[in-house]
Amino acid sequence: MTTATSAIAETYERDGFVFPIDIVSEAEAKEIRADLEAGEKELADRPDELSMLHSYPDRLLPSFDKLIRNQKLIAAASQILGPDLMVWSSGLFIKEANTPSYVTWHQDLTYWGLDDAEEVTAWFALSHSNIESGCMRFVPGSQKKQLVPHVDSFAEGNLLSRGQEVAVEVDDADAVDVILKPGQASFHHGHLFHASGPNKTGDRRIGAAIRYIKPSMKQRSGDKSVVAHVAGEDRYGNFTVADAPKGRLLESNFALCRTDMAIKSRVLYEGAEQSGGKRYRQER
Ligand SMILES: O=C(O)CCC(=O)C(=O)O
Repeated sequence: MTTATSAIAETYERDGFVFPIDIVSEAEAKEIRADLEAGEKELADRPDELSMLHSYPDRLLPSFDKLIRNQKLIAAASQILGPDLMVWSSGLFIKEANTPSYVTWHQDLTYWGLDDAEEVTAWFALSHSNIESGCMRFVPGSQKKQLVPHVDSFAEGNLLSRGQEVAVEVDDADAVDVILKPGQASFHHGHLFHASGPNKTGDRRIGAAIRYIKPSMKQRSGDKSVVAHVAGEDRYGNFTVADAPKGRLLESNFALCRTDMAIKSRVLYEGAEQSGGKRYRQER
């Protein structure tokens, strides 16, 4: 059963998450995935640009720009954050078929350098996300703990930027499996404890983590990271608002990604004792 829009705010307030929410049909999700995978093929010989495609699908593919502006996603995000919405990032979490990649227990807002918690992630499934394929797991109510200390591992198989993990005990038995079909989404709070296990299936597990924020948020560093303005008004000017891409994989859009990567790599790895993280690393 999917969640009615009217129940979203209440469930989210209590648990720190809500799912499943139907966004597009499975057939439409398949088309978006096909467009992504065509892009991956086109960039197969350009590793830096391929990595940018995985971090910035909405800046490089009109199909993903359309997705982050989808009215069902906007309606659900607006129930949580109100009418004015920007997208701070929409990076992909990809677990290849039969691979050990995982995500440790963490809270999203730990390392993003944002000054507030007016953020919600819509995790949009581009393939089946279930226990076998390594779906996310959420701890209900853990968003009420605020941010707890994290330790970095930079572990090889960890998909997080610093391989970070909460430095407190998490009882696995408290967690809920976030099972989604292609075309459905879950929404989670930036302080929610969440993790995910390996993909033991023969298909890729692909999700786009669309980070909706209120325009009143800002980077504590004063940097104006590059966002998409997808609903309502921006009365603050705290971010650089990018236009929707006018075509697929355009050089002008790669240039915008590079501008944003310079900011995010500085912010996300601030204070880290080690280099070699997974996301927003500068080009080789
Ligand atoms: O895709 C996953 O397994 C983890 C995603 C995640 O940590 C997030 O979207 O915040």
